[in-house]
Formats: sequence, structure tokens, C-alpha cells
Amino acid sequence: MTRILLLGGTTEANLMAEAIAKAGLAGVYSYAGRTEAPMGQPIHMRVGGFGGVEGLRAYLGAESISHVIDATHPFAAQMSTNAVAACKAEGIPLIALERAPWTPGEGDRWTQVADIPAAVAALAGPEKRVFLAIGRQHIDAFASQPKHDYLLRLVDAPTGTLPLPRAKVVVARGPFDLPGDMALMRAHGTEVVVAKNAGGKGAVAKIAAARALGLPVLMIERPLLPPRLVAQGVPAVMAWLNG
Ligand code: 3Y8
Ligand code: NAP
Repeated sequence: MTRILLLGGTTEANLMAEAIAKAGLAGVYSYAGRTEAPMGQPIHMRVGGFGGVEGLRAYLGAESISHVIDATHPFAAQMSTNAVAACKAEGIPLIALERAPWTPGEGDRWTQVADIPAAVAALAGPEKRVFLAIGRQHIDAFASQPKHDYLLRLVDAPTGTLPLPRAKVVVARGPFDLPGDMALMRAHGTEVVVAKNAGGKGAVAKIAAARALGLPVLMIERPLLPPRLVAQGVPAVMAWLNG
């Protein structure tokens, strides 16, 4: 009896959930609970952490999960690491549904940095108008560079005061588009974009907008993940499920 745990929170996970529902397979879509109102899904949903590797192992057993699909965001490194450990310990097959990273092309002015602290360090120097498009969880790291004029794009309105004295907030949930991001960056007078190399289509608009506007991008590279079976698309995952 196939019972799938789909670790979600991305565009790819949403496409995967549709394929699971269409195939009439039993599956659970799992959100971390980062946002106030996560999108509905065509399969059963659960929201919230599992409680580390041990909590995930207990969940896999209690729910008689037969397959785990990790379709989380490339920067959700802790979840992906826990999934590898828990599935290995429980002897449950795991596959990761990944999207290729973006690569710089003609007209791109990227500075690739290893991680968030390196992006903060790269912002030393004269004050700038910065589009900080990395979400909410790592804004605090940029408090050590308070002089910049930040534009923040968040999924939910911030609660409490922001750690940046000069920050303008836009509350918006992707996927985003090129005209919208060009207009947003022009209105803000953006001089540099800070982005995670998420890959995929949902967050790429700001990268294309930076290229069109001739702006530099501080591109944060993906965290390293433990080795695991990887698929680049939904059909490959469906083939693995039916394998
Ligand atoms: C809760 C689920 C879909 C899936 C939408 C994708 C695309 C739009 C673009 C910018 C960059 C950012 C952020 C972003 C994008 C998709 C996808 C993607 C980037 C939702 C969602 C959840 C989250 C969590 C949220 C993080 C934040 C990151 C905003 C739902 C809408 C910056 C990543 O407030 C918070 O705590 C937000 C946290 C993790 C990164 C961060 O560190 O703050 N995503 N995003 C998931 C959960 O609870 O498990 O609410 O419906 C999903 C999506 N966000 O087609 O519907 O697939 O990547 N998400 C980044 O890529 O840099 C925005 O502004 O240009
Ligand atoms: P993370 O740092 O890798 O995970 C931290 C903890 O959050 C995990 O150990 C786990 O808690 C819980 N968690 C994460 N994803 C979960 C999921 N899908 N279901 C249940 N619990 C989950 O994760 P993150 O970077 O905060 O990402 C959280 C969610 O947002 C994921 O669904 C991810 O796909 C989505 N997302 C993230 C980004 C990003 O930039 N990071 C971008 C777009 C979407 P326990 O240890 O208690 O199990």
C-alpha cells in the first residue's frame, strides 16, 4: 500500500501533489507552518515541524509512510538533512525533487557569495538602495549593515519592529513576474539585489529584472546537502513511485 509523505512548500511540491492526487495515490503534503495561510492542496495536508529526526522517524512509523518525496526549497537544508537521516534509519525510500540552480548569462552582473554572512559582508561600503529579497528568516543578519535603504518583500506582514532602521516592506507571495519586479525595483530605485539561488520560476523575476535594468546581484549559493536520490521533474518521481 503506497502512502507518500511529500515535504512541500514550493512550486514543484504543488505540481507533485497534483500528480499524486491524479494518480489516486494516498499522500500527505507537509508544510513547516512558516506562513499564516499556506496554499490549499489536493491531498491531505499537515502543518508544523516533526520534532527533529526522531520526531520524523516516529511520524513515518505511526503513519505507515512507504515513500518520502523531499520537494522542499533548496535552502531548506535542515529539513532535507533530517529526511535523509530519518528515511535511512527507517529503511524508507526517499527521493528529492530538485530544480536546477540559476546560472549567470549575457548581461548578468552577479557576485556569487557562499552564504548569508558573506552577503552581509559584501554590503560593506557606501550606503545603497538594496532589494533584500530573501524573505523574513534571515533579515536579522543584515542588522550589522544598517546604513542601507532596504526594500524587503515578505509573505506576511512583519510582527514587531524590523532590525533595519531604513526598511520599506512589500507584503507579497510569489510566484512573481518580470514587469512587476521591474516596476517595484524602479519605484524603489534599487541599486543592488540580494537573492538566494533558489532556481525555478517563482523567484526568478527579480534576477531577470536586474539584468534588464543593468543592476548587480549578490547571489547566495545553496547550502550543501547530504547525498540522496534526486529527480529533476514530476514524471521522474512518478516513475520512481511506480518502480
Ligand atoms: C511556507 C507556502 C507556489 C509556491 C510558491 C518557489 C516559489 C513563490 C519565491 C522574492 C523571493 C523566498 C520565500 C519565496 C518564493 C515560491 C513558493 C517561493 C522567496 C511560500 C510558502 C511558504 C513559504 C516560506 C517562505 C520562507 C521564505 C521563502 C519568501 C505558502 C509562499 C524569500 C525564498 O515569512 C517567512 O517565514 C517566510 C519564510 C521560508 C524564506 C525565508 O527565509 O524567509 N519561503 N513560501 C512553507 C511552509 O510553511 O512549509 O504559504 O503557500 C512558498 C513559495 N515561496 O507556487 O504556491 O517555489 O520557490 N519564498 C527564496 O526563494 O529566496 C521570495 O521575494 O523574490
Ligand atoms: P529548514 O530551515 O530546512 O527547516 C527547519 C525546521 O523546520 C525543520 O527541521 C523542520 O522542523 C521544519 N520544517 C521545514 N520544512 C518543513 C516541512 N515541509 N514540513 C514540516 N516541517 C518542516 O526549513 P526552511 O528553510 O525554514 O523552510 C521551511 C518551509 O518553507 C519548507 O517547506 C520550504 O520548502 C519552504 N520554503 C523555504 C524557502 C527558503 O528560502 N528557505 C523558500 C521557499 C519555500 P522539525 O525539525 O521540528 O521537524
